[in-house]
Amino acid sequence: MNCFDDLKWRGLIKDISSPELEDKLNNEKLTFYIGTDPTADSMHIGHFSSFLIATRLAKYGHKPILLVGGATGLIGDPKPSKERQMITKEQVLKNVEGLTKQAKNIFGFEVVNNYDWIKNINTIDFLRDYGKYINVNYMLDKDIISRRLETGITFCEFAYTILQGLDFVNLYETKGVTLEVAGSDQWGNITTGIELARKKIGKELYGMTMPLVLDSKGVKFGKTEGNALWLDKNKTSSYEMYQYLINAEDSSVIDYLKKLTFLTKEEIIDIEKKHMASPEQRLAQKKLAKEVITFLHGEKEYEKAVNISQALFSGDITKLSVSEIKDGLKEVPTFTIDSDITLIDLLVSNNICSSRREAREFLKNNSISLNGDKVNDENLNITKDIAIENQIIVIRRGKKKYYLGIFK
Ligand code: 485
Repeated sequence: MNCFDDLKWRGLIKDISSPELEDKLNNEKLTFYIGTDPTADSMHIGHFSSFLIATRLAKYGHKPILLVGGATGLIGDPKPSKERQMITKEQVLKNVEGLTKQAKNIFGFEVVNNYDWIKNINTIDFLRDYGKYINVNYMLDKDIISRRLETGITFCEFAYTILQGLDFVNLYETKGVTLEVAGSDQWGNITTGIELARKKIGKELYGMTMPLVLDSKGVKFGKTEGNALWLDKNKTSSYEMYQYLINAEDSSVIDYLKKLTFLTKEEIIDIEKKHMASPEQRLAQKKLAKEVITFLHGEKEYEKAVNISQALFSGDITKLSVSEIKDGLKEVPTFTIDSDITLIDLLVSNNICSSRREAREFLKNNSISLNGDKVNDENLNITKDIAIENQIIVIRRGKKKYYLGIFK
């Protein structure tokens, strides 16, 4: 399959600036860029789904440049709803550092920072060399800007699109970049760059956007009750990432395989067939988790995530370390243990069981396990000596309910 058909088959093309781009992507070697602003010190999985296009195009021989917006991050790309809160320069610097490292480590491509060229443009030059080429009426026509006219937009954010536009022209002049790619919300900014290049230097540049990756309810991929899934494994562990991906809905998972992995069309069709035959095996989800986590964090982290998941699922947690257990049980009810206590008192005082009677019932039915072993003796003394690495105990009630006790 050629490059364009591959992208199209994966559902990765929303808008292209000119029909010529198809031929260029298939028959030429382009240098292209994709940018992100340092609004946080880590990218999240939404960025990943867009940035993957860099690796994808690179596989077809195109050359990627990743841009971190040290300058644009100080201004703020207008959101459709309301003005952004400005972030401090110190925070932006810190975020630039985090993102640059991450972009280099995960993707291994050249990373540039637009602060390096924008910092040298003074106000008069900005207005004469760039502002003069962009008509305000043209800017007001842009979707995001026109949507903000009702609620208001400051000049600061209004001018943002010119900065992104001048990045494109600058990267063309210094690095031969002729294509900018991004998510579909960036169309207005990409076309400003194309407009600027036409007017200022008489050159035709190209743009391409991809649709946002959505789940079957139309929710942005990677959004879980307001929490982003971060690519930094210290912010979102491989296990948490694994849990998110393994729980992808059947109706979305094939789309995710197309958009978030490098599996070929043939491989994906084959997985889809097998998956449809027995969806309960979650073959497609497992494949998705494996591909994504291995790409982001490496094979070891993927194996660790599977290991934690399997251990918690089967209840045999004896092979896990304290940090793996804490990672896997982040969301479960957690209590501290101040001093030695009998099992029955522990169960009742921490609401694992609602009464002593209920606790006895559970113990009798073999429904309580402590650190992976079934327990029956209500008078068992819970001390640091029986804690895992002398630090924590794990109680499981029934098949699924976990509780984590941490010794003081
Ligand atoms: O020259 C550029 C300067 C800044 C940017 C791009 C080129 C960043 C861009 N304005 C932006 O805000 N991007 C978003 C971000 O950084 O969070 C997201 C887009 C998304 C996708 C992703 O970046 O909303 O569609 O492109 C990589």
